[in-house]
Amino acid sequence: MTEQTAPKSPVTTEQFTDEIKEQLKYAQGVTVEQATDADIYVAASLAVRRHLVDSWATTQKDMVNGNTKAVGYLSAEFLMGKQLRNALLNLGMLNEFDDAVKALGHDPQLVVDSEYEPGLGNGGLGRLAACFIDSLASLGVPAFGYGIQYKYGIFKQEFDAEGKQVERPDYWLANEEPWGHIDYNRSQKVSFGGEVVEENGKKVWKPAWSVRAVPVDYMVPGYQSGRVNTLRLWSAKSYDEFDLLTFNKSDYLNAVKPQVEAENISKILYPEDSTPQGKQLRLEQQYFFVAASIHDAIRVFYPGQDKPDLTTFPNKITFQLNDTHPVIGIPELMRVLIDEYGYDWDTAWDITTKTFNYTCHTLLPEALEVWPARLIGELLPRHLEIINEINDHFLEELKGLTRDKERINRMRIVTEGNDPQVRMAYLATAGGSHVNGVAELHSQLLKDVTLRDFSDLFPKKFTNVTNGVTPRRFIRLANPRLSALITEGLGTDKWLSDLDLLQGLVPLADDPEFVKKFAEVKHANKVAFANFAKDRYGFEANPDTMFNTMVKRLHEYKRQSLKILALIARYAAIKNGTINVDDVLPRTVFFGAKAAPGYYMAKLTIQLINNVARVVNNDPDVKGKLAVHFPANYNVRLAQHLIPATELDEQISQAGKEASGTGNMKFALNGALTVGTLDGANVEIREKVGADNFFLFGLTVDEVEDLYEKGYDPAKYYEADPRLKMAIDMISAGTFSDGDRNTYAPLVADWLTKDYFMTLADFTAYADIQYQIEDLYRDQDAWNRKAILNVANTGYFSSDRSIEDYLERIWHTGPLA
Ligand code: GPV
Repeated sequence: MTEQTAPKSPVTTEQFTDEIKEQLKYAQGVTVEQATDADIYVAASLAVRRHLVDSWATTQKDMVNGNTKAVGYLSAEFLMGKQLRNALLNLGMLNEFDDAVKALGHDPQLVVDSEYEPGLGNGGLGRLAACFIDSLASLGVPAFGYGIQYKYGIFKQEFDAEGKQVERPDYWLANEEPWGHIDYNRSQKVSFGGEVVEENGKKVWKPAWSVRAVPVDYMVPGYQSGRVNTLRLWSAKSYDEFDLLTFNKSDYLNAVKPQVEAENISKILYPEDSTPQGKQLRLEQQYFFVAASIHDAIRVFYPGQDKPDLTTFPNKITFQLNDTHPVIGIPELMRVLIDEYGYDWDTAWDITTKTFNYTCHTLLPEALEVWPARLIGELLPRHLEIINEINDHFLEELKGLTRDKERINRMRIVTEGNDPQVRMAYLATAGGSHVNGVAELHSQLLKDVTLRDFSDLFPKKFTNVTNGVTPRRFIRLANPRLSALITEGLGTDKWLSDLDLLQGLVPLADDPEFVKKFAEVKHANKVAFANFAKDRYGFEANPDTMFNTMVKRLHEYKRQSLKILALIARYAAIKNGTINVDDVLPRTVFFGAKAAPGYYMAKLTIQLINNVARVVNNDPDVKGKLAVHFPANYNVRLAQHLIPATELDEQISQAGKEASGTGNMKFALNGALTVGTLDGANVEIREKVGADNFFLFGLTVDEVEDLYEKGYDPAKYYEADPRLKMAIDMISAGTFSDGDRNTYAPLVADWLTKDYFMTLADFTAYADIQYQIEDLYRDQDAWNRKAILNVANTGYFSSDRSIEDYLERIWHTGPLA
């Protein structure tokens, strides 16, 4: 008997069918006969939304009236993925939806496919935010996600005839979007520019221009919690304030210019991942959403109060700063408290530091945001004054803690010199209660290296919260076959809200019957992916080969180049007979990756991968043995299809560079084995699944450091391993560029002379471990046993557990009663 704890549908199929019909008629004005899949999608979504509104209203009411502190997750990115099926799952309506849609003569899959994925994030950081608000709601913790409703999300990636990445605008709001609710009546005014003057001994900011921040609310339904939180994404609208002076001179176009420019603020998501651009518009975006959110929180928690007692603010809400992007919120709250509500500096600082906490998501120094003080001063003159004052107070405080003048100088929030810079990570560390990294190793390195001076003087501020992923989207929705098998194996579906229960599968790894069923699930997922790929991308993938996947943003530190070099070496070995064709384990390699549009080396790597795929897939010598596919536009939807079909996943960044990774968690939970370095959360995944069930290779953090110190010479490695030499020589010779020797010359030159991320140093270990991988794969029972142990032992990586850690270590709050 299987225990079903999943929520029971609030409606029967018949009722839901009627509700869809009603929406078709009254909201869309089409008849059932006229309705397209897209119409059904909108109608069903609107109908589903109606089942959430009561819980949404009570959650908000309980949040404001109750004594539970809320969480405000401030994030420039929320990479939500499609909404409809997630809402259906959490309401227990998946079956009723399928049946109702069929009753209306439509294919549920096509209806679901009509939803356009909101891509309001770049990669891991944005997806983490989406997983976190799902878990907050599922745990019943009152929370707001606060961000920006970009009109254009992450660009749509295409490849041209030469295999180069082409970016197309992602106009995701081109069709009706039923989930976001625009609330014009709760808008906030956000101002910029101008000057600061003294009036009656008080600083008064006289801004030059303002925009109207209009909230677009998305319901965030919890799984089984009966709670529905809010994701409030701000959209910039202009105030209808004409420049009359200009207008009178009948210069209409110039008169509307400020309005047009105001709306630019929320127009586009910056497509750089981990590489801040330092553009004025970006700072405008950051201030825009953070200022609106802070005012919104005051409005929500002190309704109708002119003179609220904001010393209680930190008991009402705790703001988590998702990386440095929202850190301008610290001087903004100071400004609000001092200038708008009349608090003194010390009181304001006490409130502010109690309210904010900061999560760092990187170790790369170039990824930490630094803003020129000049730019902040032009855009936010009062904030610059406050930042300078924070800096002064902070330096004073440091003098009480250490006599080390150099250290104090290193810790300046605002640097000295004639072009001073504001270090946002330092401002966040000084201006909040806690700083956390996103995996054990990362948090350790944050303390020991990146923020060393701070952790020495403020050791109690620092903590770790290892990332996690939501099992609802990434197991239940993405992998229904495995979900059914897990539920069967455990005799309950409670694991969806208590992922540690997966441990109960450990003994089943030794049950031949269960192993067989697991193998069938994986194979069925591979067949399903092959069909999806054929249909969507037009390529054939053979499900009887090993499915090996590397999906993530294209970045040099993540080392897609290591994968592609090993792949070329393998290709060459088969072709020139170094390996006997019959000994080759057939493998299909999938890549998915977007590169920042201005990131030259990353884009060249994309071009190389595409052209290796072209050459390999068209070479009869390796047919059936090796195939490479690079479906364009990797996104949440593609992840949901590809991850469950993957058997071997690649997490091969240079040790010490990937803060955590979250794809690694999704793959392990879906029964893929990982080949990876001792980096980010790989370390913890390997601890949990056991060293025998993880393919570890490569230099460690310490070895990397030693090698930098000793002087790293990549050419040495090129000479030492003939496989590596062969691969690089083939690229140089034009094998993947129709004979042109120049195409990839910049990549080759970098590898041979710089290779900052030590791809060449790790090549031999990486190429060697492939034999181990393939030997194991030949013993399918042994492989699947290890894959099951990956599923069984990675329940820790649920984002529910991450949120519980935040609650305990940082936020000090909990679920609503
Ligand atoms: I900083 N990350 C990201 O996606 N974008 C960024 O701008 C920055 C970090 C990622 C890290 O690279 C991953 O290691 C990590 O798993 C993820 O953030 C979530 O913490």
